[in-house]
Amino acid sequence: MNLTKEQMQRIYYQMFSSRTFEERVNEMFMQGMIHGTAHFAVGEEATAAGGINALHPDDYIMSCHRGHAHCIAKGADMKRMMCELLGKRDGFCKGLGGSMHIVDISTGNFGANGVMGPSIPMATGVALAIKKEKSGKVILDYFGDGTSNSGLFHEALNMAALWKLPIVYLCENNLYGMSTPVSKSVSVPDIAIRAKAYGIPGVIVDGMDVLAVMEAVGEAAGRARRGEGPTLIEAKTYRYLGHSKSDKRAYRTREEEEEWKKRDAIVSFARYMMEHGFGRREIDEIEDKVKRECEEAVRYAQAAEPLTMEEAKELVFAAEECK
Ligand SMILES: Cc1ncc(C[n+]2csc(CCOP(=O)(O)OP(=O)(O)O)c2C)c(N)n1
Ligand SMILES: [Mg+2]
Repeated sequence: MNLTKEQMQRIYYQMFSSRTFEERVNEMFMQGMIHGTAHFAVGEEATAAGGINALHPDDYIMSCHRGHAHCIAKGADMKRMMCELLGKRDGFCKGLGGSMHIVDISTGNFGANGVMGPSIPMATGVALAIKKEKSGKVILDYFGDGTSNSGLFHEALNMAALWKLPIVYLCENNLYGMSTPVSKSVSVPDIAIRAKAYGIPGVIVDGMDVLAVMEAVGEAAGRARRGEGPTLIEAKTYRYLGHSKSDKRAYRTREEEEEWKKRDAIVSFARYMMEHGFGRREIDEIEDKVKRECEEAVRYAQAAEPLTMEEAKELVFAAEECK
C-alpha cells in the first residue's frame, strides 16, 4: 500500500491522539475529576485509524461503547470530547451523555452506544437510507466480539446481505467480552466464519497493523459502493487496559498482555514511517503537538460552563410534570 506523507502523518496523529487522550482521561478518573465510567481502546488504535482512513471523508461510521478512538479518527474535536466527559455544555451531547454516547454528526459519526447489539441494526438502517438516497456513501460499523453473539447481529447481517446494503461490519475481536474469553462465548474459531451463513465475504485481519486494516476496509468499502453488498471483517486486536474503570484483569495474565504490547500498532507504524522517509524528529513533533492539544482540551473543558439544572431538566424530560 502506497501512502502519501500526509496520509502517514494523519494516521500517526490520530492513533497517538487517541492513546494520549485516553491515558489522560484514565488519570483524570483516578484523580476523581471525571465520574461515571469509560471503556478505553488503548491498544486498539489501529482498527479505528485503519478503518476510517480507508473511507471517503463524507462516509459514515457507527461506533460502540469503546468509541473514543473512532471519534478521534473521524475528526472529532478533542476539546468537545473532554467537555462531554466533564459534563460541560460544549460537549457533543451537552455533557449529558458522557463517554458512551458521543455523537458527532458533523464528521459523519452516528455515535457510540452503551447497549450491546442495537447499533448493528441501526447502522444497517443507515445503509438502507444510503441505498435509497443513492448517495454512493458507505457506513462502517464497529462492534466487539461479544456483541457478535447478539441476535441483532445475525438479523442485521441477513438483511444487509439480502438487500446488498453499502455497509462494512468491523468486529474488533479483542479476545474478551468483559471477563469472558472469546473461546467461551463464540462457537466458531473465527468470527469472520459467521459471514458464510449470510453469503457475504468474511475477512480476518491483523488488528494491530493499521495498514492491513486499511486495505481490508478499503476493499470492502469499494465492494459496498459498487452495490455488491456488505462484508464482515474481523480484526484481531487487544485492549491493554481493563474492560472499564473497575476491572482488575484477573481473567488474563500479565504475560499475555506483554506479548500483545510487543506488537503495538503505534510503535510499528512509527517504524514504518521511518522506513518511508520520516525522521524520528518529525514523529516527535507530531507527538508534541498531540500532547499540547490534549492538555489544551483538558484546560478548556475544566474552564467550560456546565449545564444549569434547569437546562438539563429541559433536555432530559419531555413531560412537563417531570421537569
Ligand atoms: C444488551 C447489553 N448486555 C450487556 C451489557 C453489558 N456489557 C457492556 S460491554 C459488554 C461486553 C462487550 O464485549 P465486546 O462486544 O467484546 O466489546 P469490548 O468491550 O470487548 O470492546 C457487556 C456485556 C450491555 N451494555 N448491553
Ligand atoms: Mg471484546
